[in-house]
Amino acid sequence: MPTLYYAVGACSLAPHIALEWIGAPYEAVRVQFGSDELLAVNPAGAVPTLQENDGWLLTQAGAILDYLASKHPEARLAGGDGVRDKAEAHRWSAFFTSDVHASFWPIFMPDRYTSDRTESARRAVVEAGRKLVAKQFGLLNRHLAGREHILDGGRSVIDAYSFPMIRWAKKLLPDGLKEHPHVQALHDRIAADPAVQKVLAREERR
Ligand SMILES: N[C@@H](CCC(=O)N[C@@H](CS)C(=O)NCC(=O)O)C(=O)O
Repeated sequence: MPTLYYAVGACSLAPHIALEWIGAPYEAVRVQFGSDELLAVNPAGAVPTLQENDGWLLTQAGAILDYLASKHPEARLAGGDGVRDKAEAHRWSAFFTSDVHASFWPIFMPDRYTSDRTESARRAVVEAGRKLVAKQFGLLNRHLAGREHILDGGRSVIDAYSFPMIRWAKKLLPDGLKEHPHVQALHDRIAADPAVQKVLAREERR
């Protein structure tokens, strides 16, 4: 049975949801960023980290989601088998890793983005991050018009990937998702899923 190392509210929520959708046994282990327990399996001290029974370790959310979808074709979470389906899945996975996730870093960790330790410099970095996040969610919103899922092949690991980031945007953008109604609708569909509620309850348990 695979073990997922996750942190509360982090991007590891995505593979956590995917594992629950798949329905095969797995273990979910809550860790703190940079803790010894996490560093022992992932030298980056980051989540998500997935470990298989034989000790094989996989990091990077996009790779973990792709692996889980391929390992469990019966769960039909890959978004389709065609060459273009796969390319679209890759495209959107890269979008979330490189464009969306990365745009949150200046908001979460502004000190990493400026050597100026003044409050005004910190605020300027956070504001720049917010603009980037809003831009990415504008793109996602446009894509979602008339769609129930991000991939045209139906519910997929990419929907799971979007969910933690949509939750962050809801909290961190000044107007939440008001300007991104299609993203809000996707959020609401995913949040209403009992499997997702089960995962959220587990992650939020003290
Ligand atoms: N590129 C990595 C990023 C992983 C990552 O940075 N995860 C965050 C949580 S969302 C984390 O563990 N941060 C801790 C840190 O950077 O110290 C991925 O996509 O998995």
